[in-house]
Amino acid sequence: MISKDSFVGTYLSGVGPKYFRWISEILGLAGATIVLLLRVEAQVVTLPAEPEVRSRERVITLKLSAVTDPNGHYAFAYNGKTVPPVIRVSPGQRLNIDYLNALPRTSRESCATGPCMNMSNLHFHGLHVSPRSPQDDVLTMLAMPGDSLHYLLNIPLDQPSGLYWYHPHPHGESDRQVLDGMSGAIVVEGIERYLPELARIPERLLVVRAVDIEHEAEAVTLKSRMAIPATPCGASTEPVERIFTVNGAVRPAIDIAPGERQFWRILNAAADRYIDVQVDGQPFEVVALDGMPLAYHNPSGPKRFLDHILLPPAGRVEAIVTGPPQGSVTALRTRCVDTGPDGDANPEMVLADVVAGIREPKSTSRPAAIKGPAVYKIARVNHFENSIPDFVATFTEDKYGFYINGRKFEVQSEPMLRVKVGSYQHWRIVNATREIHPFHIHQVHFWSYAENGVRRPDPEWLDTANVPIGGSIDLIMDFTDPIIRGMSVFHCHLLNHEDKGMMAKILFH
Ligand SMILES: [Cu+2]
Repeated sequence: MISKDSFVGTYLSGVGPKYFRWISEILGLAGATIVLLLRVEAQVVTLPAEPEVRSRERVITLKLSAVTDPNGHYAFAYNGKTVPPVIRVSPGQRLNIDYLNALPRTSRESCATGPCMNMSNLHFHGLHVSPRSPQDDVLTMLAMPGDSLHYLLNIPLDQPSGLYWYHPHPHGESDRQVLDGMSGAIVVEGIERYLPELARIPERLLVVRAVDIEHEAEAVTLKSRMAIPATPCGASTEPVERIFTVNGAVRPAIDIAPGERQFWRILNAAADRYIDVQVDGQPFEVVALDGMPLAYHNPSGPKRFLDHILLPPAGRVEAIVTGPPQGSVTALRTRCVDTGPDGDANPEMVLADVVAGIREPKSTSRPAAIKGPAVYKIARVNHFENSIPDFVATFTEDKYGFYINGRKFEVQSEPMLRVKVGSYQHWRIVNATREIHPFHIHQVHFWSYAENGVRRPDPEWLDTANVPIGGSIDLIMDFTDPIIRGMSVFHCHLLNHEDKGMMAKILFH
């Protein structure tokens, strides 16, 4: 049995695990898993909270900068610190962000296709806003070092209440910036309108990031700390090059009393790794996926019970978690994700210990009260399911790059397709490679209802979905919202693949 006093975590400011001093010891065995615990000179670290930006005013204003931290890694700077803020907005509010690119003009960092040029911008993942400047435009809004961008987003009144996020999206350079930690959560308030009990239970925001430990001297120690099994995971033969952090901390402790109910909002902000999250022995009462409450399209089904949930890079789950029984040893972990023979190592590891009795009141938050009734969209899309696809996107790759329908994305590319706004479309995404890829499209959610040609028992509305190796997924795209007019993109959300060409333009007209 492991006492709560043994649990330690370490806050990771930016990245830089080389700055930790560990004294490690193996304490014992729990079930089939070797549990490695490390005593660190630092204090026990409970789950840190990232700073919040919120306002009762009609416009929320913040200044954000792209900087290099003292370790030379890219980071978002906000309010004098390199910890990205959580932006909490209400439907109907406006979000005004002054984004300064304060990165150096020359870089020693390497990006997907050569030395980084250090251009940057912001994408607002999952928000149903315009793809045109000054909103969610990743194509013409680009800041070179020294330049600023001014975003002014109108959060629609019918934006589903849930968890979204922002991150840089400069083609060719997005992987490096997100991998270094440039990502932050956006909460669209009002989810308690879909499930009133959420107003009465504490909320925790868990931003999971993957940290590159490939060149870290302490890589072996860090991998041990994450309790990565010695046996390989899946068909990948690659070495393990990433560990996950939660709100910037390596394996923090999350406090939850036996039987206590908490609302956990989990974001996979990793640039290029999947998580398959589970809390040992406790099912998730899932309330929302990819920011969309389950009740948004199905008022009579606001919850779904799942033992574990696969979250591709950029995926989110919001779920009620119940504290495990007194004395149990429990963790929030990611299971092994088999990424395929050409994929990256994505092994099981512990994300956070789940324990009772470590109080950290600052790491829970309260939602803002939203006036007005919940918005629903009862979309009847089932009759599109047996249609011939309106569009097929096939993912391929070779040693020269990554492609959609044989084409590598170029900044000057013509749109791959033009779509009339106001319609639903049946899309099929085909994966003709030997690794999994997450499909994502900007400004739009889709009904993901079939995998490898077989109807799923649990179709769901998502904005990012995994495409199995040598297989396909079938989606009903919701292009009905007139706000999406303009030039947009869809792409693989392994950002390294996006940077190397697995992206295409789509014109909504
Ligand atoms: Cu990919």
